[in-house]
Amino acid sequence: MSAVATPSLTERAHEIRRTVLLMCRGRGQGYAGQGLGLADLFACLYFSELRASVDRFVLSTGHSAITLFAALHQQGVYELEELCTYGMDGSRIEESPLEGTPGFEITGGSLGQGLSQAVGMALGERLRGRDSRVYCLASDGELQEGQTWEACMAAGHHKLDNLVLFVDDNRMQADGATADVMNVEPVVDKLSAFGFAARRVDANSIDDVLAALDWAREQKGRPCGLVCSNLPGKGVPSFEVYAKVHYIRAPDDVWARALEELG
Ligand SMILES: Cc1ncc(C[n+]2csc(CCOP(=O)(O)OP(=O)(O)O)c2C)c(N)n1
Ligand SMILES: [Mg+2]
Repeated sequence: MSAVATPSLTERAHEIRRTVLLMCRGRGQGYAGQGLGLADLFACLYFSELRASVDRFVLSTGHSAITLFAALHQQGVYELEELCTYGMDGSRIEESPLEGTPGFEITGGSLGQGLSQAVGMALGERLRGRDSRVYCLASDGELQEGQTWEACMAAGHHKLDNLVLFVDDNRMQADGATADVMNVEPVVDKLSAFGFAARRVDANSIDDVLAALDWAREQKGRPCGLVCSNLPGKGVPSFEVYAKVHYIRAPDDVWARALEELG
C-alpha cells in the first residue's frame, strides 16, 4: 500500500496561487493580485489553524474571496471547473460572494462591515460557552471606514480574546497607494490603543504566519490584531510589478505566461 503524502503548507499556498490564476483566466480578469498576495496566509489558516466546525472565518474584504475559493477547492468544496466560472453571469463563484455561498459567513461587497459581524460572533460564541475562535480578514482600505474602529472599540471593551483580526496590509486600494489615498498608519499602535494585542507579520512567510498564530492563541483577555504585510501578485514576477493594481484585466496570453512564471 503506498502512502499519500500530505502537501506541505508551501505546496498548499502554491496550489492556491495556481487556482487563482486559472480562475481569472476563465473570464480574463479578477482580483489576482490579492489572491496571490494572500495565498500563504490562507494556506496557514485553512490547512493548519482553523478547526473544522469549531472556528469561524469572516471575510470582510469581499473581493479577496478569490483566495478563499482557491483554498476551499483544496478542501473539496468546489471543483476547479466551477471555479473557472469566477465572475460570470449566473455563477455562484462571485467576485464578492453572498452569505450562504458555501464557505462564506457574510455577504461581501460593501466594505468595512465584517469586523462588526465577527465581533458579534465572538461575543455569541463566548456567551454560549464554546471555545470557538473567530478570525476576520479586513483590508488596509477598510481601515478608512469608521465602522471598523467602532468594532475595534467593542472588541477591546469586551476583551474578546477569541477574536483575531488580520489586516491585509498590501498598501494598495482601488484608487492607488493607501498611503496616498488616506494614510491608515500606524496600525499596530492604533489597534493597541483600542485594547488589542497587536503585531506586524510577514504574511508571505509561512513560518512567520505560523509563529504569529501561535502568539495570538497565547494572548489572554484581549483581542488580537495581526497586521499582515504582503506583496500583491506574490509568486508571479510579471504581476508583482503591478503592486498597485487593484484589479487585473488581461488577454489570455498574459494569464498563460503568469501560470508559466508561477511554475
Ligand atoms: C463601503 C464601500 N465603499 C467603497 C467601496 C468601493 N471599493 C471597492 S474596493 C475598494 C478598495 C478597498 O481597499 P482595499 O480592500 O485595501 O483594496 P485592495 O488592497 O484589494 O486593492 C473600494 C474603496 C466598497 N466596495 N464598499
Ligand atoms: Mg489594500
